[in-house]
Amino acid sequence: MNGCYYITTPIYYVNGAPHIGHAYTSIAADVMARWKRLDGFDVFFLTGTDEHGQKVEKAAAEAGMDPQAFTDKVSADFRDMAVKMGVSFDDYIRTTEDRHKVSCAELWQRIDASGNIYLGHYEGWYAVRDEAFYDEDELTTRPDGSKAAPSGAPVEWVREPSYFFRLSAWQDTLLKLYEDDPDFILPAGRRNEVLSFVRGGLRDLSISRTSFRWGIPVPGAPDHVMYVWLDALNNYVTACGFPDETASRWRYWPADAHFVGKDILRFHAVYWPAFLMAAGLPVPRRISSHGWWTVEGEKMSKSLGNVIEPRQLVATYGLDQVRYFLLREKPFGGDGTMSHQALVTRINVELANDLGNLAQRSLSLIARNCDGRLPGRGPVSDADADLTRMAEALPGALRERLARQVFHEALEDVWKVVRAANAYIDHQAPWALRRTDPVRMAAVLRVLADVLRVIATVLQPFMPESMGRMLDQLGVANNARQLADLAAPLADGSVLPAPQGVFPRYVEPAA
Ligand code: ME8
Repeated sequence: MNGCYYITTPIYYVNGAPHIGHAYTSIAADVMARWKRLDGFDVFFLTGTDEHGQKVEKAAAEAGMDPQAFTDKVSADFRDMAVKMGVSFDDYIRTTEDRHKVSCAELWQRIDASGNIYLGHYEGWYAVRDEAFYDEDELTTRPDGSKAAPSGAPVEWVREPSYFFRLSAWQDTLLKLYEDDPDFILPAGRRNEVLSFVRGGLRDLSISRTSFRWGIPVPGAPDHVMYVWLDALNNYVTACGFPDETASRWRYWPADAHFVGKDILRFHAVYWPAFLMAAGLPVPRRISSHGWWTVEGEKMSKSLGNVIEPRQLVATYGLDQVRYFLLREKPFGGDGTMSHQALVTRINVELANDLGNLAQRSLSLIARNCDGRLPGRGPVSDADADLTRMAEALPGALRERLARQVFHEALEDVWKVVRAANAYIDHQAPWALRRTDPVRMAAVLRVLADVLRVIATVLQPFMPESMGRMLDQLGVANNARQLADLAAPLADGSVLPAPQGVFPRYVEPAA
């Protein structure tokens, strides 16, 4: 084992149905979790749902349901979405669970005991949709004269007794945290935004509400429920067994990476480490924030009717195809748009043509010309050595790329090898060698099988099902598919199953 690795997704609000944005973060985190497992790490991968707060309470009321029954239903739907997206979570946390209530009460008490909480009065703007407080100067005025949050969410004036967290006292400590580890927040552009926000001065944060009930009660002050973000962020330690620091899961804390959208970076990079430091707990190692998906260039919204349901997308294009597209199409940190045309092009050109045909051509030549047995290695030509070297460099290259969450570059590294292998097969023309030089033909096909094995092995985290099938066809045993297993050559002469296409072309349905 290579040590522990703990990765999380945001816990999603259960106010509405899951959409492709939620699926994206979860799939990206899943790729990372699967990659670390492949690389021999003891991985803990957490996802789940955020079920308290005014926004969820309101959604339950609109649905005419009791909040608990409502959250049970929507949380189950998010869980189903994660399963259907191939998200290999180890635990699925819900903030209405007892373990979480216990954990939040303890976190509150520790922060309180350190002198970081005081009772006061909150008066200011609140956006229920963002579950966030805003200063007057952050707001914009809409054409109808009403005020809106920077996210566009409507705001309301709130005045109520509230407990406050002394966030202002943590400014220097936070700045030191960001300076000591420049990779604490990724990507760098967003790190700079956080830095300037914190340098601009931090106000104390209202961390309890008295105007509604759907939350975790504040210990010793039952009129107050905890601010939903304090409750929500704490899920990451609850799942590790907090407050039981002897729990076996506690070995995973601090988290190695919290994957979040750019919309919630501030909560994770500023409030969360401050809460933890105030409670005397270690802070996470990395907050990795990603950019936004639009659909055919438009913001996804219910009113535009263009919200993409991830399960439907998968039904149309295939799960591995969607997973591949999401990680290939845009840099993790940047924004991107989903379009039918871009999806079809990636599926047909990169998956079906480049990789699918390479495997199909190589494996069917082995099936036809080598009796369906894996040929042994032959004398090595320069071309063989060049291609093999490129393939063998992939695990190391991907390790570096994924350590910085540049998934699209990792996939480009793999496709360089795929393209080189296609050029190799065209140039070597093993089909023509069958009569002229069968020994060389066998050597060429073995090079291709070895290269495909590396490609399929490193791509498993991205496309688990199809790469599993490709490894089946290469005769790679189920228990020999980790990166470390690449060191042992495949057995000469092993009988390979009949080759079958892994990536069908996408064909437009008849109008
Ligand atoms: O914020 N493009 O939950 P949430 C990319 N409960 N990602 C998107 C997206 C889009 N268009 N839309 C949503 C919350 N996301 C809190 C989190 S964590 C302790 C609490 C993804 O249901 C992205 O990851 O509003 C974003 O950060 C998250 O969904 C917001 O989910």
